Amino acid sequence: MTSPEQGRLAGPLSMSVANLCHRLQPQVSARTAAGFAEVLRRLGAPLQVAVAGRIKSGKSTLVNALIGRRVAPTDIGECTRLVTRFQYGTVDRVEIVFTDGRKQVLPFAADGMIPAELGVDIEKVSHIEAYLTNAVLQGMTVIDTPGLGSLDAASVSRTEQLLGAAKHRKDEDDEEGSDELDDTSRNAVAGAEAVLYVVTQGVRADDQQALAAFTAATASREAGPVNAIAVLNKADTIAPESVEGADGDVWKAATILSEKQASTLKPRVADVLPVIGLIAESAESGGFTSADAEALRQLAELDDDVLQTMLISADIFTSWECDVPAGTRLRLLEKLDLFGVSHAVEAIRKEPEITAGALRRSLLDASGLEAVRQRLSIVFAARADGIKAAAALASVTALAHASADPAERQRVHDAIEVLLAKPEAHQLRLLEALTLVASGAVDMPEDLSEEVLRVGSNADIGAQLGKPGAPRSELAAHALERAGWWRSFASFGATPAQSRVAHVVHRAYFLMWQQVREA
Ligand SMILES: Nc1nc2c(ncn2[C@@H]2O[C@H](COP(=O)(O)OP(=O)(O)OP(=O)(O)O)[C@@H](O)[C@H]2O)c(=O)[nH]1
Ligand SMILES: [Mg+2]
Repeated sequence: MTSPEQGRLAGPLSMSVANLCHRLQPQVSARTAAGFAEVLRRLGAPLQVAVAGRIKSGKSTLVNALIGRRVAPTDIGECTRLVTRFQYGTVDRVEIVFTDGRKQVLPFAADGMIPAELGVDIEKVSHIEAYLTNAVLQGMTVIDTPGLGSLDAASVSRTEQLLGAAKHRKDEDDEEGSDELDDTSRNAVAGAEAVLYVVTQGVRADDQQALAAFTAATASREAGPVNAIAVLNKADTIAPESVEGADGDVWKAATILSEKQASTLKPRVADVLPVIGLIAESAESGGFTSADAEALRQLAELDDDVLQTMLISADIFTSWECDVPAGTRLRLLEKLDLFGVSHAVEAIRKEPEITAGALRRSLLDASGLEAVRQRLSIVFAARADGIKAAAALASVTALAHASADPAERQRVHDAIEVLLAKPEAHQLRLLEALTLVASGAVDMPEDLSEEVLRVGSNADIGAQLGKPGAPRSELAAHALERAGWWRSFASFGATPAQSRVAHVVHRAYFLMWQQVREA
């Protein structure tokens, strides 16, 4: 089959769901067919990653760092109350999309950023689309969202609308047979496919609620370890003396806290990684300049006692009597905060000849961004095919559910069953099983649920078996043993829901066994 979107499909699973949509399209009502067309369009687009979290947790800062360009307004302005989608384009262009479907080009501000104030009635704005030439966006579309937990109900509802149901237009004509998407259908096909959840030190039990609320907003898809990771942002602001075992080291403290939060947020997210978004943004987006490096060099020459005193607080740092102009110091604080300044000064003192470029690199290393990027590419990019295909299949299922025609519902249902029965679709079943367990929809004893998570959320067989690096013979024996165990659990020890999951896990082990045995 040839269709325009197939060249860009993420892999064989997406391909099989796309084929299913194509095959069914002529056999369903105009409205369901319009839904399928939307599913097909999304299947061909890069993975949609929403950056979510509480207000002022540093989401936009992190978005800029990831894109490598300071383009999303941070801190203030009405734009931080809007959803902005950053997607790849051949020319830089920003559009305001209104709730009635109208679009209006928005010129960049003088500093190259999206203007913080739009000059239009914000109540009428659905969201902002930013098309940028940055290569990262070829692999994923990044969606910056207003903070959850915000008291501003309007912005929360805008976020929910966009993530849960991208309303490009209001339903003017809602007649039967119309090929316009109705609300239910829109809900079924829209929504982010993956989540980067930003927390800060103060994560509490209700952050898990926020994550669950976000999950609800992603329409028919649940967030889980397959498609959600978290970062502990603003790691630089953690007071290490408040964290036991940190030995006064900020990064160590951040790592310890991240691990604690991982167990709070488990199993909703795969991982919690510490990061300093502000430093990452400055180092990656050209914000850190050679003038900044020069100013830091001057600070490095100060008497250490003086410098340590200045670094006690932002107020002291900017108001202390010193040769570096106060305005310059303020700029350094805005770009690096105290931790970044202190890190840079240490790097200069260790290597006085260090170039501005090498200093920038050292700051980037200190920000932890690289680990986040790597994790993103492991968790999201490597699984984009499975994530997108599972999301598309969930959309197809939801579209069928919403159909008024029972015969149509049955036809779609049967087609999905046929697809899932194919051996190559096993990965989709596994993702589905994993999501059921991770979301608590299917209750499992703790140890079994951890095993399902391990099998379902790792790509490498050694890691799936919980024996990374073990010799093949050991992996094969273990896979076979677990395959047998899960089969008998499916037959004898389980509730019907558990049994369905157990069959899938059994098969996963069986396939692993075949693979290690043959290789
Ligand atoms: N010290 C420090 N400050 C940071 C860090 N990341 C972001 N900030 C600051 O936190 C403030 C809020 O950052 P934003 O990126 O606007 O946060 P946001 O989550 O997008 O905020 P809303 O969109 O309003 O919810 C800004 O002043 C940032 O400079 C960080 O890693 N360390
Ligand atoms: Mg923001």
